[in-house]
Amino acid sequence: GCRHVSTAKPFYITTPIFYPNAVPHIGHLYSLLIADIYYRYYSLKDPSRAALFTTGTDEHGLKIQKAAQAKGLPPKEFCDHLSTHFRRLSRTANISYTRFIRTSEDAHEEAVRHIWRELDAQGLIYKGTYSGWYSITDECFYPDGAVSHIAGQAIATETSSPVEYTTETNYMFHLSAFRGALLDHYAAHPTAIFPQQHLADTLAILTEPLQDISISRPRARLSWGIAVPGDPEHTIYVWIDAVISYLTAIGYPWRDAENSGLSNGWPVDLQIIGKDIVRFHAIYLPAILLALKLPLQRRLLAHAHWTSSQKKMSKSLGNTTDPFDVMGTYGVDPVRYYMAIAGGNFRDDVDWSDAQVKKETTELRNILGNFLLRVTSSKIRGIIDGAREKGGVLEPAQDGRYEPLCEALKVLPGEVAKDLESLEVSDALKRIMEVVRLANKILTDVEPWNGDSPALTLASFDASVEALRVAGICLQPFIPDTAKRLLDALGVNEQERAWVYADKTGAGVGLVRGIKLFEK
Ligand code: ME8
Repeated sequence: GCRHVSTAKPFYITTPIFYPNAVPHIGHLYSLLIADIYYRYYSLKDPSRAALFTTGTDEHGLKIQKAAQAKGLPPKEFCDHLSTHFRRLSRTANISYTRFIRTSEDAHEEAVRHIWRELDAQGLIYKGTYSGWYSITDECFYPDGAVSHIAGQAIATETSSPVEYTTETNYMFHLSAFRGALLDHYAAHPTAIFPQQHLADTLAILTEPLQDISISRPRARLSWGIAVPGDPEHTIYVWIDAVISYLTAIGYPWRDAENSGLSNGWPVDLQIIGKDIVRFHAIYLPAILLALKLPLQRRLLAHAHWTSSQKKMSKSLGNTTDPFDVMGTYGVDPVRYYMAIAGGNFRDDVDWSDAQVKKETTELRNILGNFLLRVTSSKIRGIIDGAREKGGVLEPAQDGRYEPLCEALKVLPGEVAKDLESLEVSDALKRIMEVVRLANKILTDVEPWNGDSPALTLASFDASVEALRVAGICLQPFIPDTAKRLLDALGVNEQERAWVYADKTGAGVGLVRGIKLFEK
């Protein structure tokens, strides 16, 4: 049939754009993975609605300038090289972004200047003397109150990054003018920031008077960046440059200005970020959007951090786990599975643990992989082929033992959808695995391989295959390759893998084959 393509606004998902000051680590894979899970989920949920998924690299600023200097490379060349590692990470991990943006692209730079001029024309930018503690690692100024002095070293209390006191003439953005509008916005949209704690923190900041922010650095200090329009002695602050990338990644300044970019995808429907950068996304970007009269992002998901010995994994600290290594060792989907299960709660930091990865991935293999093999064993096959010939049919639901599974399967797709839409990724995945576990348990209880009742063996086979089919559809966002192999093995038609089919009991399975689901 003819596929209906709706004219609805594309569903737009973003990850942060990453600093290519070093190769990516597990934390970057995590943000990409969460975004990918949602991109795949929404694409399955509503195949007629386009979905956009952008990521990229944040290439300007002092941090990159210094890192390039240390390698003796021009910053652009340095970024060209490191940016490819972030693309390669996405490729390896099966991350299906639709656009990878680099802030060194001409079109992005032009759009940043365009927005600067617009803010300036509105009188929101002024020149002032700014004093504060700058952290190159965090690329931001800290006020006195946010700095600690330990053993003669000044550090940012929150991040422990070294800071340096500077007094400069900078361009300032009149952020304080937006405090009331931002408070109103969050009062009207109490689910705009998740988990709740980050909304509470944001409201706490907005309850106090807001300081205007410095949005440029003297060129003598920062040369690697976009020059302030009309004043080449100043370079635009990297964070202003960076948050604008969410607009430029989908083609801002778009031509259909009258509908505020709607047909291009704006606003972001789901913005995935780490909890360390909430302020830039919950206050700075929304203030700029308010000034531009653009709708604000619909939902911000700020996830917790992966730690190593309870310390945030970071390129600057060098305490990182290499995502390519772990995917090489355990396989891509097992790592995706582990990260979604262990990190899909978003509230608490998670310490990376190889022992935990082993435990969870073994569990996945046992519950899912071995189940398929048990259900398709030659012994069972022989019995059911015989039963089919004799026409002995028993509906799974007619055997009391299968009732709970049939019930669980009926509600599973809806409940997984509900979990995902309320941003509870870990719960969603656990729920699917719970049902597969139940199917395993019943199979063990019924022992269909005994062949006492061929009709019951057949019913058992049908119920198990149905459990695998429904689980397979629901698992696609999380472990796409494995789910594909599973659905292929069940003979499920490619056209019948969208979310709605999980709700259609017994929808098209074909010739079922027993295969090994996991390579490793
Ligand atoms: O902050 N655990 O880039 P970035 C979980 N360029 N997630 C982590 C993580 C960890 N240990 N470490 C990093 C920047 N991340 C800016 C962003 S956006 C307009 C500009 C993830 O390379 C997390 O999502 O330091 C964090 O926000 C993101 O990587 C950015 O890392």
